[in-house]
Amino acid sequence: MIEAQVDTIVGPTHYYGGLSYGNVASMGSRMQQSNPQLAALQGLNKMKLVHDLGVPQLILPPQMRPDVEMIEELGFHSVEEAYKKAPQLLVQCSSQSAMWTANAATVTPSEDSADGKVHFTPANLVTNFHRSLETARTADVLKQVFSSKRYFVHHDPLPAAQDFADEGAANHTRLNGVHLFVYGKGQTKIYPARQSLLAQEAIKRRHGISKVVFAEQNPKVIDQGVFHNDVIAVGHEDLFFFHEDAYVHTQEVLSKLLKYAPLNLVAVRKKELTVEEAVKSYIFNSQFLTLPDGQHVVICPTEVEKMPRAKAIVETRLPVDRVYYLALNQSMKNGGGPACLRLRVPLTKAELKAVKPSVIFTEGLYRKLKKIIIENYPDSFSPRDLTDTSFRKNCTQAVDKITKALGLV
Ligand code: SUG
Repeated sequence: MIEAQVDTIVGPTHYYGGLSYGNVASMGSRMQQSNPQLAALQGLNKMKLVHDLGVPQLILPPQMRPDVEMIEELGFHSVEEAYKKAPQLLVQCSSQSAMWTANAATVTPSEDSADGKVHFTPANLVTNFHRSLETARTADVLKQVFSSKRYFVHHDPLPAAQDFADEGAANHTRLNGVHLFVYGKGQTKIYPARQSLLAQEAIKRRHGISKVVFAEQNPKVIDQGVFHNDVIAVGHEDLFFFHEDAYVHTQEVLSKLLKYAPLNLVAVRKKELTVEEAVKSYIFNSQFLTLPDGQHVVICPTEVEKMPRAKAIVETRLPVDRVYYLALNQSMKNGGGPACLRLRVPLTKAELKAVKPSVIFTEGLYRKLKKIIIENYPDSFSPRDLTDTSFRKNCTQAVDKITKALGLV
């Protein structure tokens, strides 16, 4: 199997709305001016690096924002009225949070599913209103990209109720063929747990996965800003790189995993790196890749490079041949690192051939998308801009152009 990386182009209304309670970067950046053009170029640059390394990179388009249909559903007659009467709702309806593709869906490769097909469950993202707006379009785009019924099965998102709260692959790791699902319970004192066990049990049943371990996230780390498991642990093939405080019963989780398959465990002790430092550096949100020649590399955010204790862990403890540090600060300021920006889809060669060819990264597509972003994206954004009809028109046209360039509708 080859692990395709799926990233979404950041949209032209990328902003710091302070919308995610419990995500300390999002809360801390609230109302700062953003640079959507730079955000989109930083994301595209990561995709180029992945492609240049020889790994298949797929590209999804931004979602159309503001979500005018939702604004009307909420009883406003216009965007201007929403801005005047409920600016926070308008900011939520304009969020480009679909850029964090790790939250798009949970994916099960054909090797691990009962019917031998690749299964997708789009995440319902019910915990945050702005994120719940992504689900329908994400489901639609995934169906267009992975359209072959011979190879791909698309489930509906789980019921849109907190009982089934689901944040997709950010809380799911495939370790040497074993599926680790991490959920939170309502026992946090400050911040909400976003992922429910009920959702993950349903995904296990509907995808027909057999080797599964469920692990409860430590409520104390959720209260320190670990809003998804991918902020405190990451797996790749047989490597499991995690912080010792990540789970309620870490030893039990490890022994359950090891019963299924051998693993290379890299545990980070709190005396080496505190949870606070992990959240600040996003070291566990690094993106691991296996290259066609079998080499292993990791893409870390530059925030790791700037923190000597985090950098030392990356450079001395990880079984990788090379480390790349990438500037992704536009996304990082909202709590999105390299691993948040990508959804992993392990595919066989035949399945990869069945992917919609027009979304696969090529040099030509890269140049085309870069040109659209440079010519059409604003280099600063604040919500007041949404009251300008020509600004909104430019945003709509930019998203349209990208969607068309990717051969999607
Ligand atoms: O859901 N931030 C996202 C970040 C998601 C990161 N993804 C993973 N860890 N996989 C979130 O909290 C902030 C938007 C704002 O404040 O404007 C936001 O939605």
